[in-house]
Amino acid sequence: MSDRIADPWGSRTPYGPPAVVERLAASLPGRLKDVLPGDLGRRSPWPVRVDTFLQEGIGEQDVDAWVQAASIMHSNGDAMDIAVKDGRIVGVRGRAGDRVNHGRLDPKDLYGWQANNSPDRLTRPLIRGCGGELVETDWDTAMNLIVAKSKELLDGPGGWGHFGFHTSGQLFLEEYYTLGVIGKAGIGTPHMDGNTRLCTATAAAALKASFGTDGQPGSYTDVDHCDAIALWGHNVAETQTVLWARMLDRRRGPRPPAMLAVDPRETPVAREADVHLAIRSGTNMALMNALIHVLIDKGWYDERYVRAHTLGFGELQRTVAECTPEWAAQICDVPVRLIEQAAELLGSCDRLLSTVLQGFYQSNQATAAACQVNNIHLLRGMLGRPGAGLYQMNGQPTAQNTREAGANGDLPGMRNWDNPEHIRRLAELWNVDPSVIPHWAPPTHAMQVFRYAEQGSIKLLWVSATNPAVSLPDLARIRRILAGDELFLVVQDLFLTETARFADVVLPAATWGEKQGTFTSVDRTVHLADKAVEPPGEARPDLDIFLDYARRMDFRDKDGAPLIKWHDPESAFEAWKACSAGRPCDYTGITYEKLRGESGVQWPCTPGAPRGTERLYTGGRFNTDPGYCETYGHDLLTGAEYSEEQYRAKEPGGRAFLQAAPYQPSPEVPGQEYPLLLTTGRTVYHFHTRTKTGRAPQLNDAAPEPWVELSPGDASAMGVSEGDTVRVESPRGALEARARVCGTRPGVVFVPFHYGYWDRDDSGPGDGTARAANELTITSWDPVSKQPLYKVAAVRVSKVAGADGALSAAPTVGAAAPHDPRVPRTAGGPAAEASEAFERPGDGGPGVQERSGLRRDPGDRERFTPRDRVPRRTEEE
Ligand SMILES: Nc1nc2c(c(=O)[nH]1)N[C@H]1C(S)=C(S)[C@@H](COP(=O)(O)OP(=O)(O)OC[C@H]3O[C@@H](n4cnc5c(=O)[nH]c(N)nc54)[C@H](O)[C@@H]3O)O[C@H]1N2
Ligand SMILES: Nc1nc2c(c(=O)[nH]1)N[C@H]1C(S)=C(S)[C@@H](COP(=O)(O)OP(=O)(O)OC[C@H]3O[C@@H](n4cnc5c(=O)[nH]c(N)nc54)[C@H](O)[C@@H]3O)O[C@H]1N2
Ligand SMILES: [Mo]
Repeated sequence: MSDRIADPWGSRTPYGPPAVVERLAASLPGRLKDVLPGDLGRRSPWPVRVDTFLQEGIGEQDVDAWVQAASIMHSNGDAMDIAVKDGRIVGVRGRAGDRVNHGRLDPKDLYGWQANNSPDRLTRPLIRGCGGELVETDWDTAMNLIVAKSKELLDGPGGWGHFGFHTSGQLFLEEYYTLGVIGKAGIGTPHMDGNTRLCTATAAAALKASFGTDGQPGSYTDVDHCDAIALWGHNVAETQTVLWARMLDRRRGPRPPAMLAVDPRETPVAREADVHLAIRSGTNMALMNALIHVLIDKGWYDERYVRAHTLGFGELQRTVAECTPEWAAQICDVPVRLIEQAAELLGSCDRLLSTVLQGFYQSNQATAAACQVNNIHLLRGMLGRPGAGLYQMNGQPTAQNTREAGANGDLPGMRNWDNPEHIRRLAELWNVDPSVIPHWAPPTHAMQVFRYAEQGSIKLLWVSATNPAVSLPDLARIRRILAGDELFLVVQDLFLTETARFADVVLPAATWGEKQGTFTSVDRTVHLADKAVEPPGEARPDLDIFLDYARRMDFRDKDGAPLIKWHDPESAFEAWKACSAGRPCDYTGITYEKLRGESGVQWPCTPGAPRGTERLYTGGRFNTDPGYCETYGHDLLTGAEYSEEQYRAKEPGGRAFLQAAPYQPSPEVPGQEYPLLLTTGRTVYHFHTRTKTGRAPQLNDAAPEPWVELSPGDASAMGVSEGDTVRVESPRGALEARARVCGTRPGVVFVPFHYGYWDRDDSGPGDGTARAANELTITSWDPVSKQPLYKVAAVRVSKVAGADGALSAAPTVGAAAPHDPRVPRTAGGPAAEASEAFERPGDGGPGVQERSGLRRDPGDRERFTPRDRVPRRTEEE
């Protein structure tokens, strides 16, 4: 048994790259050979470890049914089976045969399903009563109200312009596609986006800018083959724990990959890395330009690959010409030597794996900086072969699908809104006139949707599966918008969230485990989640709600037939397949039946490639042809759109773009009044606004309240010690929480954004103290991806009250690990005991791998050793 609160990653199962495993196998005695995977050529050598957690008192033998699904609380796509007993979910178990996780599960997946069974789920629709209170009603009344309002707006002056949709990265592919068609061909509004704008808009923007279309080039098996891993603003240990377990297993095996971390905080990733660049938040671009400067200067790039497969080398070279490590060291405030070591690590490896996430996407110059990671891979020819992988990460479980299916400011099938041929094809598919489909300007991004609601031009805002009253920046402003008298707000959720409390109509939704649909992981693996149990009360699957709306609105095609021609998840999936045909995300070879096989399947999957496609761009040919690409591109500094003519003039011819831009400081930097840099993010125990993880006792107890991370130097300068209550103020708002003195870089303050302002017991913010990180953040976004800048704001911190002997309840696991040794270790105890089963349990579990000699081989030369780690600056210095 293992307490997966105390140890979120579980036991190590060390392994090496396939060739080494083979060599090792040859030298091992008979029995030990058995613990090594058989089909080394095809199968990943990563050992299986099946994680299971069942409700107390229930054993595997008691379970009535195991129903196939995949994780819904991060983007890794970990496959699992849901345990059902007496019509209720009672636990989960990882799927051993799945290519993504080989049986492992994240703590949020192990314990988070308990939220499904929470007694405070919404079970009936709610509408605003005469007294201004939300009152229960039936579905007919609620839907008729929405339909009446919709028809009034659609038939009146301004029509479609009054509709706004703010959706999610947590619904299923079938639901997005349906919503997308309703918005684009039913209502004809461009104002549809979602929380994916806050999340992975930059991933999409950077992939399009460099390679022509969205679509992750890499495969998780790159972890098996790589000889270096670079984590760019990605605390993967806490946010994709199973991917981190795979990386750690490589690090503990023979020929471990070198590791580089770029993060202002001492995350578990930073602690593990050989080189940690704890740069000042907001300065990624300075660092990236310096790294590329060194790569070019030293000749550490693949000239042949660059010449044959890329465009823009000259401009990139000129842009970084003056960007020496010395120059960047000043801006980023890290030692020159470390930047040089990082460049050497990147320049000397043979198979580099990079992952990029919010430390880039939500920080200053997001798209430009994310493109520089693409540039490193292009310069070094590190794409399209085993180990040379690149993940412009997703965050949410189904973020990839909302982008593919066009519910978020993209057109379905990764089509280009500015390409009339692409619009014509969609019109043909949906049998509507092309002029109905909004394509006269780019789709409206989420921050602009809220701006229109603020200005009053959007009058109906439909929020599904997201909680903007906690997750959008500058919450005081967002609350004003949501509370606006002129705004008709529809909220579709599982719970009465902070956002739902502002709604005119609340629709109770069914969720994962209670409905069926597909979704796609970061490495393009498509999984099917089947329905395991009935939803509570009258709650309905989101797909049914959208289909019902379309029916009641009576949306029609050109010939007078119903616009939406499908009626359930599988028929929606089939309709989507037709839309995806011939595009990068081609699903035509996938069926629900195939997804019920042992493992998920990677797109593109066609009748010609029925097993799916492991890596994109294997031949160095990219999706940049003008007739195929998803965008004609932008100027990275201003976001100005290029025209088709300008794009064609570049004659991309299937080559990738090396995108270049100079460094510019963040829009808000510390000054006299607000001398510190605020950054925000996550802990391993909570998912976003905690609607699910806050209802799972093991997870909630591990991190029950917000905290403020301070560096030891900053804390002592303010007279603050561990557990004291501090006030954090920005020009927009304030919050109070206990201080955690830990390994954040000097000058940087970190606050987790998970905690909303409403307590679960319905009593409101209780003592009136704000605790949401977004009270502080700024309304500002990247010019290209339009993703908000959650990672940089100027704040001041002051002590409010002493700890009185009470310590902060912040976790001791992860980046928040305290410097004060008195803080009790975060643990889950008996209530959190999960089991781990290994491939050959009879052989004795993890110890087998340890004993088999699959340890770090002392004979393997390691280029980067822990001595190169960044020297920590503490008050002693
Ligand atoms: N446990 C857990 N896992 C999750 C989620 C969750 O809520 N909880 N959410 C999922 C989702 S939707 C997402 S998007 C992902 C997010 O996953 P991550 O991106 O890994 O998470 P964050 O904590 O938002 O940010 C990562 C790191 O960025 C660093 N950072 C801040 N500013 C800068 C900067 O200017 N430069 C650099 N280089 N780094 C900076 C922070 O210190 C932080 O450690 O996680 C997914 N997985
Ligand atoms: N300061 C700061 N702010 C941030 C971030 C940050 O790092 N710092 N990160 C940003 C990022 S990356 C993200 S992804 C967002 C996340 O922000 P949100 O999307 O607002 O957060 P969630 O709590 O995931 O909200 C999802 C909602 O959907 C509901 N839900 C879950 N499943 C279903 C379903 O099947 N159907 C329906 N109808 N509802 C469902 C849940 O109950 C919940 O209320 O936050 C962003 N905000
Ligand atoms: Mo996200």
